[in-house]
Order: sequence, then C-alpha cells, then structure tokens
Amino acid sequence: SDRKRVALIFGGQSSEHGISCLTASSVLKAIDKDRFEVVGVGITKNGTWEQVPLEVIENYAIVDGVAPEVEEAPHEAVWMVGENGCEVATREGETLVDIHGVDVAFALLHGPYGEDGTIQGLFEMMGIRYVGSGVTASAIGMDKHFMKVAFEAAGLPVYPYVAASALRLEQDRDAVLAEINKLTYPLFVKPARGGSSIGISRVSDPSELEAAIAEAQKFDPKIVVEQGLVGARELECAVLGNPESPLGCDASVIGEIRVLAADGFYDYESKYFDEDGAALDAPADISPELSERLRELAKRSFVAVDAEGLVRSDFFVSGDEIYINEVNTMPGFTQISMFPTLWQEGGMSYADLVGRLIDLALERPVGLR
Ligand code: G1L
Repeated sequence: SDRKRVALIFGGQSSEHGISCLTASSVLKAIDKDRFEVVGVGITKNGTWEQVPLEVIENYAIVDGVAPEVEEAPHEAVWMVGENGCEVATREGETLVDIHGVDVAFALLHGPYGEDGTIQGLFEMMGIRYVGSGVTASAIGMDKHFMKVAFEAAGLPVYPYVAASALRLEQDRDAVLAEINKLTYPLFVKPARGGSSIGISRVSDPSELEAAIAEAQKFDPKIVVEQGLVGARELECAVLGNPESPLGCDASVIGEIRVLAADGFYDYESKYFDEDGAALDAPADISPELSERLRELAKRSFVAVDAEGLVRSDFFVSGDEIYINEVNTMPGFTQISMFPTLWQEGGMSYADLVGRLIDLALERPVGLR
C-alpha cells in the first residue's frame, strides 16, 4: 500500500514515562490507519528500544493508580560483530528495533533525552522527518533561562527574573542572592530545565529562599528565580503550523488555567492526573482585544524560539499587564490536555490535529531549513 509509515516513539527515561505511554495510546487511536501505518517504538525506563505491539499501546491505562510502562523484553541482548566491524545487538537472532526507513517519527518524550533536542538530533542525523520542533527550539524550550533570553531578544514582555548556574551558586553565592533579593517577593524558584512543575517552590519571604534553592537543585543544578505577578491570571494559547508553510500558522482561542492548589500554583499532580476539565477554561472569559493581543504574542513567541509544528504559549496577565511565562514545544497532548482542547474549541478534532501535525512534518524538507 502507499500508506506512510509513522514511528510512534514513547516512554523514555524520564519521570513522565507513564504520561508518555498514555499519550501514545491517545495518538495511536486517533491516527488515520487508511493513510498511515504505525510502528510502535517504546523506550524502557532503562533506555532500551523495544518494538511494542499496537494492541499493547492501545490498552495502556492507569490501573489502580499505577501508570503504564514499556516492558523490558525478557531476552538477553546478544552482541555480535557485524560485517562492517560494528557491534550489532541481536535478540534470539533478531536485530533490535531500527527506525531507518520510516517516513516520519512522532516522538512523545519528555525531559532530558527526548524533549531537549537530543532525539531531534538523532532524527536529523538519520535523515528522518519528524513531528514538531527541531534541535534548537526543543533545547531552548527545555531551558527556562535561555527561553527568556530568546523572548527578550524578540522584544517580548518578560517579567523580572534571575538565572543562576550551579557554578555561580557555588562560587558567587552572595552576589546571586543579592541579585535575587532585588526582585519583589513572592518569588518562584524553579529548576531551569525540567518540563513539569516538580521542584518548584513559592517563596514569600527571604528566610525561605535557601531551602527553595536546595529543593530546585535536587532536579537541576541550574535554577531560575521568577518574580511572581500577584493576582495574575494564567492564560494559554496554542499555535499550530509553520510560518513559512502553505498550510499556514494559526493561533487558537485562549484558555485559562484556574489555580487549584492552596499554595497558589498548579502542581504536578493536578496538571496531569486530575486534569478533569475543572481546572481549565476554554475559551477563557476575556475581552476580544486581550484575546487578539495574546494570539499575536503567541505567534511571536513561536518565531522567537524557532519552533516548528506546534507550541503552547503561556502568559501571566494582570490588568493591562501581559507577560510571557513560557512556551512548551511538547505540550500535554492527551484528548483532555489544554493544547488539543483549545483546537477542539476552534472546531478541529483531536484526530484532525494529529493528521495535521504529521502532514506538517511530511511537507518539511530533510536537512537545514
Ligand atoms: F511531536 C509533537 F507533536 F511535537 C509532540 C511531542 C510531544 C507534541 C506533544 C508532546 N508531548 C509529550 O510528549 C508529553 C508532554 C506528553 C510528554 Cl511525555
């Protein structure tokens, strides 16, 4: 048949392994099987790549609070020397999963080794087309510090912050603390690189600062400290397409995250496991003028980080003040996540969205662009 082959890659060595499996299940069920032939590629928590039967992926679910996981194959890998002298791993005479030859890769991976540009670099080197952003945007999108630098360079409104590497925190701690204390409390102390909200503390008093830095550094030696915008609403916009594509580039309706936790931010649990629609307003109850301004800023943020395919842009808004918080080049992507929900509000189904993302990847040239 002339169906295009799609490698659906998921799992991985991150704290969001289970979310990735669940997302792969959602995407697989939505892929048009008349147009695409899917190869399921799971990455175990140990980092081995396994071909996973589609029925297994379709059945991924949270059972008794336990998230799904890519199973390690029960066989020992046997290493052999191949014809060209390279070592080749085999399993009972079978070569391990190889994605050479697929038409497009759709990688649902989070955090270091996946969302930070590394797997995108692998695809580039293999000459495989892939869904979503390239190496640069994926890496920038993973680092809250460099993301802000890119926004500032593009003239986007960024609220005051301080970024500090582990080395500076160690060698120049007093200067860093002095810089942080020029910000107005409350502050949010965050690991600089890390997709989810783990390791983030809200700090309302300088006496809590050291503990918050230590907590963030459990997840990343590099941290960012952001000034909190008191009373701000958290508004989000989904951007889909490519600025230079004939398929165009569009910004969605605006959504609002209603803060659930008592300490004033949307935590890891509520973000992914209790996402029941109660915390998410789409479309947000805002003026058409504000909506237009946010959609414009969202498209500029897409360009600022050199994104491709899709981003979710997150803003803080208080009165007339608008600030960009971050862009997510790999946003939550189950049926009930903000990104798909915003497009559904605009009349595009989840299945249409998945098809559109694959089409955007297929029309893009391989190599420098
Ligand atoms: F490939 C896309 F479309 F760019 C893409 C990749 C990954 C979209 C969304 C995601 N999201 C995720 O992988 C995750 C947030 C579910 C982490 Cl596992």
